[in-house]
Amino acid sequence: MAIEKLLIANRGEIALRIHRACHEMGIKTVAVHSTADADAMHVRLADEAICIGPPAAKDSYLNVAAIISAAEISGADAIHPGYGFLSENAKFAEIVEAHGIAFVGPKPEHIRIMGDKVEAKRTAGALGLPLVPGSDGAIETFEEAAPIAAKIGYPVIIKAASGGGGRGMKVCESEDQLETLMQQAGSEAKAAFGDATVYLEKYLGNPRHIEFQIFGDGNGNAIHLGERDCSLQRRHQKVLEEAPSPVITAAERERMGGIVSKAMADMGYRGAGTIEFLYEDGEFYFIEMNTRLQVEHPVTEMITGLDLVREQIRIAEGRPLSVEQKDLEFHGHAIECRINAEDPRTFAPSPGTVTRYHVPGGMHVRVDSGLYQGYKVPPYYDSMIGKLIVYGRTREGAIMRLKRALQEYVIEGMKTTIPLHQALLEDPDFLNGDYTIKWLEEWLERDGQP
Ligand code: MV4
Repeated sequence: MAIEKLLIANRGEIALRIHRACHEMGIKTVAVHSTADADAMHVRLADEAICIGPPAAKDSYLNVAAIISAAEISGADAIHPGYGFLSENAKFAEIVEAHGIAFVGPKPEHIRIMGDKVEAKRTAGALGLPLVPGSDGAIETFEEAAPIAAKIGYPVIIKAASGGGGRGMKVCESEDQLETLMQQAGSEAKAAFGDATVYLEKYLGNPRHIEFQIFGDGNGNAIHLGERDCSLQRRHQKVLEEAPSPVITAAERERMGGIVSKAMADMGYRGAGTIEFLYEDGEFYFIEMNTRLQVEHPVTEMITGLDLVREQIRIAEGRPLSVEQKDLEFHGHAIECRINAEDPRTFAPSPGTVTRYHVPGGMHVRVDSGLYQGYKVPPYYDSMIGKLIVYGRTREGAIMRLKRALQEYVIEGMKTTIPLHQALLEDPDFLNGDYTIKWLEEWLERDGQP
């Protein structure tokens, strides 16, 4: 089925990114937007635009009825959900398909499985992915938990089945804290997600966050596009990502890539997916799978030369993957800086109007952003206003180019995290690739004050 018109159920830089892939493929686009986004770049560029509600996301970008109506009215034959919002909502994917509209994403059942972290782990284990030692499934009571925790050894981490993104986690150092922390984790999970289910894992003290990009065609074929290192995070928000990871060898990539692509092929997975691992002492441990395109996908595009959104759309059309694993090569090094409208010291949001604007350019420099001079950043949404992605033949080359590009970047009218990235790029640990998931927060407290 050839897609002729695609509705973009998202906003900001990712809406623009999807629009661009569509236009390169000869596909017409429909933007849907809140009243706060009427002047957004992707709305201006789209072939059609439909206002779907007031600023609050629950009334617009999360409003399923309004989005389906917009698709019906405009005659869109596909919907791309981007990331966030409805992208990992299995019910939404199901409704889209029930309307005879192609969902540019995984099969609803796979979104549902991976949304439940206990189910995700069980599935990953059955597919042969290495797991963090822990309870095999949900834990109800202290009596049930205590012997399991004793067996895996303290410290253990209590996680919410419906959590993810780090919400509802508790590290437990010994058995005397276990009952209290389980209750806390359970009631926090209940309050946040309406589900008190928790499970236990061995707590890894100082891992890296390494994730593999995969694609499946939904018919038992799958490929991997290598890994990204996303260890540089603050409060579970990624700040800078790179591909490949500075610590993963070609042999390890090939071995783990083989395992993840076999797993996804066996599952019959369709579309883009990311398999997240913690990596410590040379071992990978599956933690979660994301069933969407991710913010940091451009670093993978740069080292593979593949357009991931184009690939997603081809798969939604029922076409095969455009490359086989044997034709895929990894070249060079790519780094992405997330640019947020935030105070680079306090991280307080800093929305405002862009009064002066200059984007960096030149060889191997990419800026994904909907900003333009005069644009007013609305205060209602995520503070990420753009991404700067650079490529180099080596990591050192990429870092030099990134420093140059950050120097050229001018955004006036609001505070941004550009100075934070500039300070980060001077740090010896970063330059050596010597960092774990704990490093950035410690650095920010220590000497990371831009
Ligand atoms: C862990 C962990 C240590 N041990 N699991 C946080 C988000 C969620 N995706 C999983 N997370 C973690 N799970 C075990 N068994 C530490 C984290 C974690 C983390 C993981 C990835 C990136 C940043 C992080 C920051 C704090 C904690």
